[in-house]
Amino acid sequence: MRPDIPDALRDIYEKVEAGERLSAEDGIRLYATPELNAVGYMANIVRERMCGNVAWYVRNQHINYTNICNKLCKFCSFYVPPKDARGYVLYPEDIQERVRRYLHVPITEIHMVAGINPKLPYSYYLDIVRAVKEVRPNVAVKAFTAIEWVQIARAARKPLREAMLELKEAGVSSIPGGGAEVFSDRVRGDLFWTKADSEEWLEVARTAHEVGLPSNATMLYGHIENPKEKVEHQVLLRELQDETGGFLTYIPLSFHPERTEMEQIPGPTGMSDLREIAVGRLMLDNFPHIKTFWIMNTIEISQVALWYGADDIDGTIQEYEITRRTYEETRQFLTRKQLMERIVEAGRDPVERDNLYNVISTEREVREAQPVGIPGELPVLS
Ligand code: V47
Repeated sequence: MRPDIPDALRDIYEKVEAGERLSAEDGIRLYATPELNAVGYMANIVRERMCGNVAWYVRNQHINYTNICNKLCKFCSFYVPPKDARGYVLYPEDIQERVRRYLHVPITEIHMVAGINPKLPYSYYLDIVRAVKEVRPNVAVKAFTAIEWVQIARAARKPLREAMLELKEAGVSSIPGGGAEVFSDRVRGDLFWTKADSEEWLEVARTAHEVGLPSNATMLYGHIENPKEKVEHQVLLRELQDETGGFLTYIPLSFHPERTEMEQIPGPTGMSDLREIAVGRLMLDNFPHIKTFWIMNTIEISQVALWYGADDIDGTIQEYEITRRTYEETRQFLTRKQLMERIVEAGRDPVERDNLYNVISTEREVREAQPVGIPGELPVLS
């Protein structure tokens, strides 16, 4: 359905139709307009031009190897400070146990990120990557946010490039997009002042691309940031992508205030989640993919987001600890069948991918997934 393009957005629409780059000022107008459907419609033009009717998903597993973190970010409910009794570290044998839990599922990607735990030596990072590859040699390890990479290089007492090459050799094949938050000194000063700033985050991404590790980029929204700061963030990402071409996917992350120091703020809504996807698609014209991370956006909003610029819905997940429904419950997953059904219901063609967007399967239907028993645990669906 084509909504009327309001006169106030007509010049932007003409640029989108002509495949021209939008300016920062255009981006700010896309945030300001009440005409969300028109913004979504324009984003969908770009999305379909780049990806047709495809909606990508991946069979993946998330592993968060430690919750101990010395960064004290106000928006985070996952971390505990060093010495807190609730702190944990997964050692290589624990990581292997987690990987074995889902060996019966044909997972192609393991997404491994965590807090900044200054006690962990450089060898730990090499060991956990090797531990995954030992149990599942063919899985792609997507590991460590830019903030962790800064810590890894510090622990290694080596230049980042060298540490990256060694971890690549150990089995890391791409880098997730976390830790970027919003590239704004004002927001950083209030919410995450101990963490890498935009220059450092971008330098980690640049180095990754130079050593042949493709990466993602995120932006955390729905807290104290403003549209100008978000557009500046997107323009900085777009400029780096012009330079390196190493980014795969942009993922706007919907802030979940519950159990954080900021739980008094209301957080984003379904409408703002859709707008972030759409503005991201329109501004980041050189990013091949835009992801709606269903864990944070909900699967329901993610279905709609597939018509607002998103072409990727992430994956089966299995367990997720960074944002969770309750403190105790970390199981959050959709089976492949459920993911495919939601995509088909949304009117898109599900395509299973690996971490580099190689096609694994274009099946549209699967038989009922078989529950697989793990002694002492709930059944797991493949
Ligand atoms: O860097 C922390 C964010 C990120 C909260 O690359 C929060 O494919 C919402 O980056 N509410 C980690 N977000 C997750 C991440 C990610 C997720 C999915 C896919 C990919 C990818 C990357 O989560 C952190 C931070 O920005 N975060 N706390 C919160 N309360």
